[in-house]
Amino acid sequence: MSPLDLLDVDSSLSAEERQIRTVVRQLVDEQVRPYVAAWYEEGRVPARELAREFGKLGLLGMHLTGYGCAGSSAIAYGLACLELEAGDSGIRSLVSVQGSLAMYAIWRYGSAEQKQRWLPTMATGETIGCFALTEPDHGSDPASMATRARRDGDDWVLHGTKMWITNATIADVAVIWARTDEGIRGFAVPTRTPGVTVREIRRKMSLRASVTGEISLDDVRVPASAQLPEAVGLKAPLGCLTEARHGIVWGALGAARDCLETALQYASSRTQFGRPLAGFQLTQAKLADMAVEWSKGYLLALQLGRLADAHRLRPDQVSVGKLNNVREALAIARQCRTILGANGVSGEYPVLRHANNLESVLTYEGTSEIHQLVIGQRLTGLSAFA
Ligand code: TGC
Ligand code: FAD
Repeated sequence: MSPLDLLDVDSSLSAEERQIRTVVRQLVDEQVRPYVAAWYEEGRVPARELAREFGKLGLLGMHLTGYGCAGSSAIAYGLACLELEAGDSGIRSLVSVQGSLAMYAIWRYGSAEQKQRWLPTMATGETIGCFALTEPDHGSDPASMATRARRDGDDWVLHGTKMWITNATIADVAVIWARTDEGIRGFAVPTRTPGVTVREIRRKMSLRASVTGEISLDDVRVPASAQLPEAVGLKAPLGCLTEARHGIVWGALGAARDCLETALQYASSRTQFGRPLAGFQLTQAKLADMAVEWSKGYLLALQLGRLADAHRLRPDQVSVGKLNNVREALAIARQCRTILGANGVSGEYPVLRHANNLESVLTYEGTSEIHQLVIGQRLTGLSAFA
């Protein structure tokens, strides 16, 4: 039992869930942990190679069924996200965007032909997807998006710009959300289509072990068969976000756990004033408060996972988890950094890397403020978005 699991939440996991967790933890220990500090420093990550390794283990679209997907439980998927993000939030992002956003959009809203064309190779990691909702001028408010898709004979012509798109520069297929005369629709667009230009966003101070880009669509012509037939209105992309946000509820706990384990170990071995840091009451107060918050977050994730597995999970419940677990993970990462003193700002330790990453996690998939407003609306019946 992990010393951080104060409430023995692990004992309520099934043997299969624990097994999946062990396998993903091992993968992260072998293929991510030894290299991720360098990837972060260089702002580059071998995402395509990693995707193939993750594909071999069935981690891409693992909670989906058919088309080579594992069909695992929501809790098993959450545990996988937790272990991946214990390595780095950017690594969990790679898997979230591929499985919960790009693959889910095609799996949930696509035609039989689109599913057959894209999903099997996306599950193996041979084909990479991205999910393009955000625009330079429209982030929290995607209903105002400016990207347009107009009919021209049997084709659609897409025009606009998408910004801050994870996996953009390595993607083979982009799920593009655009406004049409009938409302918002989704399109599975091969990125080699003429008129698609992708530019990497450099100089990020967060999520540096993740590929982020801008996608320009200059009158991109795609056949009618590229439109996702079941994606009607804004609720289609928001439905994908509910999937991905659930993964983040768990993932953030992984980043926080890695910080806590590092701080615990450091505080036990580092001596000042003739005793280990861990022996000071002030250090213990920090560790105790953080472990309590972490345990509460784990319980919250497990409850959301149970609701998801019972097909009863509401979007506002996911907002509770995303708001709390990311906010607390960031607070834990910052507090752990203080325990490491000067070493806390060194890339030799993972703590500030996690804290910096969590700044992005706090913002993407709905900012904290957006999730507060979702919960506020649930409580009061009043929308305070505009
Ligand atoms: P609103 O009128 O509330 O809703 C429109 C329709 O959508 C339904 N709906 C949802 N459905 C499923 N899941 C959700 N989470 C849903 N939220 C709302 C709603 O019931 C309604 O359905 P219907 O049948 O009545 O049409 O829409 P609104 O325009 O007022 O916006 C609501 C708001 C602000 C909550 C929404 O726009 C929002 O969530 N904004 C945040 C945008 C966001 O999260 N963007 C994320 C981009 S992707 C990303 O960040 C990937 S990072 C990936 C990584 O690297 O891990
Ligand atoms: P804005 O919407 O401009 O918000 C700025 C501030 O104003 C925030 O604090 C916000 O909470 C606040 N605010 C906005 N509206 C309100 C309101 N009504 N009331 C109170 N406060 C408000 N997007 C994708 O589509 N696909 C991706 O793969 C993707 N990957 C990303 C990867 C990274 C590393 C990052 C950083 C972002 C990514 N995003 C992606 C974009 C992300 O989803 C947006 O950044 C996010 O939705 C917020 O939009 P914004 O940055 O435009 O901020």
